[in-house]
Amino acid sequence: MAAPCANVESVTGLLKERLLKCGFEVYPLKIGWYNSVLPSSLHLPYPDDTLAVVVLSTPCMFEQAFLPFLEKKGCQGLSDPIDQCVRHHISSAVSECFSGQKVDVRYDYELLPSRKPKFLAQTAAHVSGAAYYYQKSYVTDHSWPKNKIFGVCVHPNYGGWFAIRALLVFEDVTVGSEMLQPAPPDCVPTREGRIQLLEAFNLHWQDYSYRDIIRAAETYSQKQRDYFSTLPAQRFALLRTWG
Ligand code: GSH
Repeated sequence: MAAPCANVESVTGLLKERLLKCGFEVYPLKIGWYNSVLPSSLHLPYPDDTLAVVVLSTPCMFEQAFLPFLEKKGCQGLSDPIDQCVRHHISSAVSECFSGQKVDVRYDYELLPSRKPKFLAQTAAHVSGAAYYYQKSYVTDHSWPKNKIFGVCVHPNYGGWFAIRALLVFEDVTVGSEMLQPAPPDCVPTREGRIQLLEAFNLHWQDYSYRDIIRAAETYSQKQRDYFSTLPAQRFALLRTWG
């Protein structure tokens, strides 16, 4: 009898070997888990038992992947350096580990011609068990007048100090019922905590307080905070001050 989830472990094992040291994490999911929580207009066009993997960046991605990437490429004429760095690491891992296999790589910053995102990153993180996606409908008997309240994911180790970067769909890999869906850890279980989280994220996300809704094992370095607090157009000037 085949080992349980042999397909899954062989895929995630290769990705982890390549990506963990660069500050990324990978979480497998079935397309059916994702599609089952979304209206059909947002479904990914693959059978339910197709394997996908969501890729997150953790706090050390900045020092372990991004700064070395910049050093190698030089900043001159480089646009969207974060996106390019993420793409470089993920696409080289995919082409080296899965050459000849059909892998649909969707990045968080990519849009379809309809202007919809190529995948719903927070939904993918939630259904894979990586990070709980808190939405306003989970807070009972509370309403936020006027404002549209966006939901936000909280990672059990990093709180809000992480980002969801890509979804990889392994078009030829199917997984059976032996792959069980993990529930994401509910790190903000109380109503008051969820209100605080959603208000901090929607009303003053720039002060980063929503990211500390739980005590994180690791957070962004001061350098990384300064980088992301600076408008993208001014980031090269900031980098020059770092020498
Ligand atoms: N497109 C620009 C680039 O590639 O340099 C900007 C990228 C960017 O700042 N992305 C945000 C990010 O990485 C949105 S995902 N933020 C990290 C965070 O919010 O934790």
